[in-house]
Amino acid sequence: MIETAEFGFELKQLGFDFFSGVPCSYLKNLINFAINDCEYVMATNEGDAIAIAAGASLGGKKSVVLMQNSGLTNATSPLISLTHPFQIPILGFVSLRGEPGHKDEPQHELMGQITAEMLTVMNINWEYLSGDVAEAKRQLAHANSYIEANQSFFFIVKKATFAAVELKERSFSQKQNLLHYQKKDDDLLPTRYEALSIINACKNADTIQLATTGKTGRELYDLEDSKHNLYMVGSMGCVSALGLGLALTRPDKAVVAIDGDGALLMRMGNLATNGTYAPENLLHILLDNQSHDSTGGQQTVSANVQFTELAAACGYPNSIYAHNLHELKDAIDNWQKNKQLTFVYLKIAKGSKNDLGRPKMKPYEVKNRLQVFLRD
Ligand SMILES: Cc1ncc(C[n+]2csc(CCOP(=O)(O)OP(=O)(O)O)c2C)c(N)n1
Repeated sequence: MIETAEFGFELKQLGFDFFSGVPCSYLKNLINFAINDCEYVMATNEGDAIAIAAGASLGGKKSVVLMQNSGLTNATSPLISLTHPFQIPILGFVSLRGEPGHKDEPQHELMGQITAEMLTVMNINWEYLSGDVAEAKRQLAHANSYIEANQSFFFIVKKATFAAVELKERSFSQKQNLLHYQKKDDDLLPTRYEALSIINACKNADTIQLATTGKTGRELYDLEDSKHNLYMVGSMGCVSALGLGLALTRPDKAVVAIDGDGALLMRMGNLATNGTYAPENLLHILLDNQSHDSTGGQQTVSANVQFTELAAACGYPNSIYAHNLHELKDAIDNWQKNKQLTFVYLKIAKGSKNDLGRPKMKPYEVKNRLQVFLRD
């Protein structure tokens, strides 16, 4: 069995000090160590944990995710379409519930058989973590060489690998919504392109703009391809999680995460995580066209959802309903002057610019450009 603190300090020695995940009893001692002794963001979903860790990695951290193998199924989208194409390295620890030949619950049986295969299929380098601490440290050094080459590496962790660590009592401070502008007028329904023009024109030297999957990123690219931008082409729903990880890691930067209604609804748990960690340098803008515009305009279920109420109820200090471009600009200006985690909602028209192109740079080239900008 591994002495958890010894292994944990080895992780820290190698520079891994940002953690996110969803707990598993097999990993509880390493998770307890991370919560007690490192920066740990409690995600609501393992996929969101990947995106949060990816954001931290963009910001210069070496980040780690911890999850049960059943959570690997939740994490596939960002592992396949975020960390892989952007070459964002993540160190992962995934438990092995349902290990073949060992008695476990029926819901883990199949997952136990396919955990290693799933990692292999996703092009993720992996090893079973040894229960011997000297060997485990050697494995960690090996994993680190992949991380430093911008490739993810996962350890599969069997039962009773880590020795007990007591969880120090901790509670999240109760976050409060302080400012909530609700709908009180007609919506003027500007186009997404017009809304993005306003957002883009508001950026300053410290702004990072993260654009959600689909036409939002394509339109932002069309407007102005700049070192401030990252077009999150895949991992639908993860843009505010990516923004959270980056904002927490780089408090000197102003992070704007531009979301779509389909995407936000897909991973709505992020609202709760964002509201709880509440970095003041994160601005979360939702452009709601009540549709999956990028895939042909099919309706989303957003017409029934009060998004500013949701954000306020999740603890965003500021939650603002903008009825038009003027109010959108005011909300961004106010956030820039007086930073608080802010959610801005704007209802927009369906449809997009004709002949819309796609980013010509590869995702990892966009990331590299952003990281140079973040380092300067
Ligand atoms: C996990 C996943 N499911 C589905 C898709 C296909 N897809 C790409 S963009 C998109 C619509 C996104 O809708 P929304 O966030 O409202 O943005 P809009 O297209 O309206 O700008 C969908 C369904 C995807 N890329 N990833």
